[in-house]
Amino acid sequence: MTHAKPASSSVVVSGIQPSGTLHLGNYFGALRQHIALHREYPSYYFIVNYHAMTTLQDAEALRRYSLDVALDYLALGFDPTQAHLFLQSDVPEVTELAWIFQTITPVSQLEKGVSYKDKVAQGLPANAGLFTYPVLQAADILIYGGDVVPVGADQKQNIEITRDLAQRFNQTFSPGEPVFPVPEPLILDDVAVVPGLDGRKMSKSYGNTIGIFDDGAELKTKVMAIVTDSTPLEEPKDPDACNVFALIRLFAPEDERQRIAAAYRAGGYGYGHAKKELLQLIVERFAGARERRRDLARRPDDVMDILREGGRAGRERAGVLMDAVRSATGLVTTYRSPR
Ligand code: AQP
Repeated sequence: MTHAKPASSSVVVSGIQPSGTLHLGNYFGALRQHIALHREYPSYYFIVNYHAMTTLQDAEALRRYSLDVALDYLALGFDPTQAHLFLQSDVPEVTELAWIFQTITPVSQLEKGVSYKDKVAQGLPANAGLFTYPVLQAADILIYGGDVVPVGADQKQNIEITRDLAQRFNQTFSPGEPVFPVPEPLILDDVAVVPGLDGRKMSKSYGNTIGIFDDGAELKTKVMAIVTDSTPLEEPKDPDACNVFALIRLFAPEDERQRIAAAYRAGGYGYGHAKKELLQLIVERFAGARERRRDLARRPDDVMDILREGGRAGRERAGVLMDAVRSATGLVTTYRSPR
């Protein structure tokens, strides 16, 4: 990891958008860390359905993907007795905090947003929600007093905005008595950005993903569609320049990885061979989780109960922070009983 192990009292927070089916980029960039860390630290993991609305405006799909993300977490080993998993919309106070943060966010900072610019360049509508996405993300992290945020490398800039907002809020409204900690990103060194089928960042909105739980013919078709160059089978190839190998290295243990890299360099090993090995690695990695997911999918009420309980814990924590925020900013409300 890029940072020393967080102190055991650190509050760990992170979110994932239910804007589509979760994919290998989400898994290696974020989910894998979330599962590995959730037993060790007080943690809040949320399914950011408000964020997803910036690119997905289909009620049925948003509902379905939201439950799917919960299923994915639980199937991959998230234990809801050890950490909180919930829906962002169960803590609507995040939108209130996002509004407050917007009043101290320079437009010029958002205009530099790489993710916003990328999405607009790809043809997604440039709505105000997409533009202010990092502000809502900051609210999500800071409302639980997050100290550490395990994310993929593509999120560095957004976490920097979160850090700026925490500092600016503290300086503006509560000098000497900070309301918010300034969180640190936790980014795995060995992952960087997971490439999609076309070599761009694997992303739900680019339609270039391999789903964590894709299987059968669909999985095979996708793996076979990964873009490679046209070097003939018999010639040596550079594994480090190949999209297939970029995925193999995430799945394969060190000795396997070296064997396959050596086969690339030696020649006589084609991209078709590499794709078959990758397919096998994906199937094996998620076999157990796939089984658990099938079982959980038959019990949606149990999953909703887990989310409800997580949401209750999230709201409770957020309420304490919001009281401090309202008090520091002078936002008077007449309907809340004082704590
Ligand atoms: N390709 C990737 N490589 C490494 N990490 C990735 N993550 C996403 N794609 C990759 C990490 O997954 C976490 C949750 O991401 P998200 O769904 O909330 O937002 P995103 O990064 O915008 O993911 P997508 O797939 O690109 O979604 P859309 O297209 O809807 O915006 C984050 O920690 C992210 O780093």
